[in-house]
Amino acid sequence: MLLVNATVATMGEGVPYGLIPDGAVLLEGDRVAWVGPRSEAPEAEARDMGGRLITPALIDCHTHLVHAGDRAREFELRLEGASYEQIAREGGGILSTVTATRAASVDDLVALALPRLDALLSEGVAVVEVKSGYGLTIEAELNMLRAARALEQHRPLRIITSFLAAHAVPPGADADAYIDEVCIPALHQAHAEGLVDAVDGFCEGIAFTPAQIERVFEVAKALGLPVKLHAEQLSHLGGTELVARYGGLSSDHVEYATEADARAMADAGTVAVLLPGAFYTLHETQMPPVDAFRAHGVPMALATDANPGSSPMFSLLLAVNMGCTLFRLTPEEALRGVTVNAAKALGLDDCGQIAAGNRADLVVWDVKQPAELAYRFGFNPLAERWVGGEVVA
Ligand code: DI6
Ligand code: FE
Repeated sequence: MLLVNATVATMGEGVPYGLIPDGAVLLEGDRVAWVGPRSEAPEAEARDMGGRLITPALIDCHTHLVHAGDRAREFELRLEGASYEQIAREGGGILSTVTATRAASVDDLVALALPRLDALLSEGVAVVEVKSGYGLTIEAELNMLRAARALEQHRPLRIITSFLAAHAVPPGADADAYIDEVCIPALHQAHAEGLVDAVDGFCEGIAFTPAQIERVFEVAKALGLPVKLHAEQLSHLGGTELVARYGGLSSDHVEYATEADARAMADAGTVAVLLPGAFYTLHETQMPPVDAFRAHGVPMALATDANPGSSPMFSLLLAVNMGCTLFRLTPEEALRGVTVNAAKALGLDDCGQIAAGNRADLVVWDVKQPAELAYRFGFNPLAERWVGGEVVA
């Protein structure tokens, strides 16, 4: 099948968006077999795309999609003047979601996650990263990951899991004991069940120190699992330097990252995952060091951080718009952030660009040019979603 009469934003290198104005994409089975100018296309049965824009399917590389409960009351408290950290220290915040999540079965968690997932899919997402981290017991962490994996049985998409037991210290627990007695044993067990694609943590004053996170990273390394980290979100604790030292896939949030952090990330090939939904929700004012990331060639990704507290956002197109408006990314950087660089943040090399050999995960948009995907918000111009070489919506 040859898709013709389309503008193709391959997101390849060389020209902005890897754009091919009168492009064609040849699909064979679940793969892209060829992409290029229509005039050079191989002979094949053609499908007229009506002059629309084709991009790689989008990738949401940082979500907490699996959880129970809601935090609408916390939203009200913050608007009455309480801070995110204050609420967390008083047992609300992440811990209130932990209580609700522990009480839910795997089936409950799947049922609760599906509408959130559908919101992402409706905007052309084909790969979603999902974290644990609201269980904080061995069994509850495993259940979150089982629910995340089960989502693939319900919808045509790929789920990448991150083990995030080092997300918060359970009430009454000692942080070091929690790492030794829950987090590390849970990681071994989750890995043995094939539930873990990467290991994450929350390195912050209200969560874990770099030394505590490093103990988890040592186990990840021994198991051959890649690492990533919530780092430098509310303060500068040195998590980015740590994750770069472990050759990590990504450092996420990074508002308080420094020029030295950017250099370390560039050297390690660690992606900066920017999360404007959390920045917006928490009324943050510290901007991530985008200029330093550019100067040092750190790849930047954008994600929803979809979670019940700091980023109750289930639109990746809105994250693209916010990446531009709040963080001053260019529309091209923002689109690279939800395609090729999001793939990199997940350690994937067969998606995020339209290229021969890659998965045929594509989106057809009712727009003329890629920047249109960034500048509108609250508007979804998706026409077709292709996953594995088939139209699924
Ligand atoms: N940072 C985040 O953005 C999420 N976790 C984290 O460490 C939010 C967690 C929450 O507020 O529920
Ligand atoms: Fe997060």
